[in-house]
Amino acid sequence: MSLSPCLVWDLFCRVIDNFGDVGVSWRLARDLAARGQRVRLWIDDAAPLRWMAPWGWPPGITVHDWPSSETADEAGDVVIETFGCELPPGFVARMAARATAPLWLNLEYLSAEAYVERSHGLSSPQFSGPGRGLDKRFFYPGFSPRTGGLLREPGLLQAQSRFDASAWLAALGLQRRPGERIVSLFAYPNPRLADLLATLAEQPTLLLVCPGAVQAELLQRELPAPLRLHALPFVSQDEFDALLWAADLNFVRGEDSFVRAQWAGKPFVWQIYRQDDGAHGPKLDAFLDLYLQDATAELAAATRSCWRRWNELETGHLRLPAEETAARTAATQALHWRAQLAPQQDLCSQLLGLAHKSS
Ligand code: TRH
Repeated sequence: MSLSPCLVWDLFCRVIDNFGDVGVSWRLARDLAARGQRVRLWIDDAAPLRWMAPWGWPPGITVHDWPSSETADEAGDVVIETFGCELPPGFVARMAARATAPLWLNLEYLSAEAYVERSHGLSSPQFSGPGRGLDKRFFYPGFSPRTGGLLREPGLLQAQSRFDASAWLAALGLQRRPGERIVSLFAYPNPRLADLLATLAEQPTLLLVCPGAVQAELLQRELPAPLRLHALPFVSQDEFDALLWAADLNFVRGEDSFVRAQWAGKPFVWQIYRQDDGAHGPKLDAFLDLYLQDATAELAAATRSCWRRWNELETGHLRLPAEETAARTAATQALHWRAQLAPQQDLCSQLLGLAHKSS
């Protein structure tokens, strides 16, 4: 892999809730550092990094407490404000004080909605305040070439092709039983959980459950015999990928695990982050429209109703592609979607391109 000239990147992350803010920021920091960049990650709650990155920071990355950014050295060549987290005014003043203005980007949430292509790359000149004279640009990740793309580390798909699922399961003391399917579950608390269990129990299933309220609830329940449960601890981001690669069907949520499930190329069900104003409904549908654009009418209808039911956007029994032909069609569709995404330039490469153009 050829490395780009080394720039200094200031990456700001404010944790709202859950792990998506840290997850995306950490993944981006690692990807940039692996490509020879120097990254300072400013974060207000680094606690999840203890399990996301149990071996510490790789070379090229330093992690800093958010408030101390007021006393930082000169601002870096590129400053990334994740998810509109509002930079500390003192730091913005340092950005303005640089001889060459830094590239200032606001990394937005991922969506398949039409506004993303329209808004990607728009700039917001600063006419007042400590950043007067600077220009902030909006960077939207997305699923088409007219967006900022998705995080995908070089060699990710090759690494997956070398992955040995049986060995990975054996390290957990597990083995797939004859005829058993493996399902991973990373979910927000969901009133549809009982319905999911009933559906899963229609077939021998090994359910690998991530930590959290859902896991706690499952551990208290008596599960029907064809369903066996394995409760996972929090694991590193690489191990989390391995989990998605080992399973036949992945339940994911939020933003980063949703993207990783797509790179895993396995059928998946997305539980979207719920918004009080209902904005998550159209956001989910926009992704389904894109994901299912080449699918058969039957698969499209089944996937749509399963996802919408899991997200409480419609009522009715949750159905999964259990029968062999349906399961195979869903698996083919997941690979087809990944093959469509893979030729697009990944998010980190796009950022590097922008940074070097402006430096
Ligand atoms: O935790 P999330 O629900 O995060 C959400 C979303 O980002 C949402 O859009 C945002 O608005 C909200 O937070 C504030 O789900 P997400 O995005 O999948 O992030 C989880 C991260 O945790 C991801 O990087 C994968 C990682 N992870 C591990 O590394 N190991 C683990 O064991 C688990 C369970 C997760």
